[in-house]
Amino acid sequence: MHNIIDKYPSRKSQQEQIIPRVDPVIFGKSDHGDPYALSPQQLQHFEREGFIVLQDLFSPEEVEKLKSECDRLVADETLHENEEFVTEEHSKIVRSIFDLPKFSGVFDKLSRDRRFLTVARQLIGEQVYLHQSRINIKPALDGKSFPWHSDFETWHTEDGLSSPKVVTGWIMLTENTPYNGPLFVIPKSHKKYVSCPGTTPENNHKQSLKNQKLGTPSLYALEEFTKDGEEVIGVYGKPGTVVFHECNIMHGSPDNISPWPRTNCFFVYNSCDNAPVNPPFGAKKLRPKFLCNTDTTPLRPL
Ligand code: 6CS
Ligand code: FE
Repeated sequence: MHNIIDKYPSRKSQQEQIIPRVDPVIFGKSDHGDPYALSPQQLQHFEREGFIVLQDLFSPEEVEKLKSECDRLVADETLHENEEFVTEEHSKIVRSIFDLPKFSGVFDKLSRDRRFLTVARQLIGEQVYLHQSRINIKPALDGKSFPWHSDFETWHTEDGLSSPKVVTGWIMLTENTPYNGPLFVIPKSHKKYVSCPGTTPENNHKQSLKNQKLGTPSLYALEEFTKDGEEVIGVYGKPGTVVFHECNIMHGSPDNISPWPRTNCFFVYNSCDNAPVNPPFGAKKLRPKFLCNTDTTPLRPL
């Protein structure tokens, strides 16, 4: 048992509460001196809005290679037995693939690509490791939604990350449009934390990865987040667009009923000094390693 204080209590009562963020948003150095570093204006945007969209970082040829690597993993049904392959709640359609470096050298390399790591280190600090990696797949017509949530709420309660010193960088492997189930975010919502009601049951991830029920905000909370003129924003871009979103930003995505697929690949970079503590803050034990990596060896850029 540790005695690290819980700055972001959640799933500890039957009541929802909106509490302030007590940590900074940016932890790294601003003048990184690397060609892929964010400018001071871009850093300011990320700090204020909680996300940033970066276009044209990857060439069409590079994205094509990543997309075929993803298609290979989905097509290989022998892989689907692995716990890292999560199917939809009511079908055998692959929804998510986790721990990408385990299955693919291509995605392992991508996780250490300077275009991701430089920005992750600027935002989080020099020493980061991969807390989680995943591809979310929403096929045409059949892609299913993700309810509103803050990633950090889950990573704090179930994975024992004490502080929001963790960031997600992701790349669009297909175009993301208003119609094919794109990510929705509420700008600025990362500065408040929704302490959620309920108690985490054992093996909650088996439910939450298909259709998250715990750690989701009420209508009241969403209204609070949007009452001062803030709107829900769709994050759109062509294949190869990279997005960094802050770990506590409120986000979700709708079903894809369009005739176009939507596939995105995510890397979660955590500070090496924010490693999982056990037990975590809102569950009996840590989730399995494919969701909550405990190998905190710092990543080296390629
Ligand atoms: O479980 C996770 O780590 C991530 N997946 C979901 C569905 N919600 C929280 C977090 O984004
Ligand atoms: Fe999320």
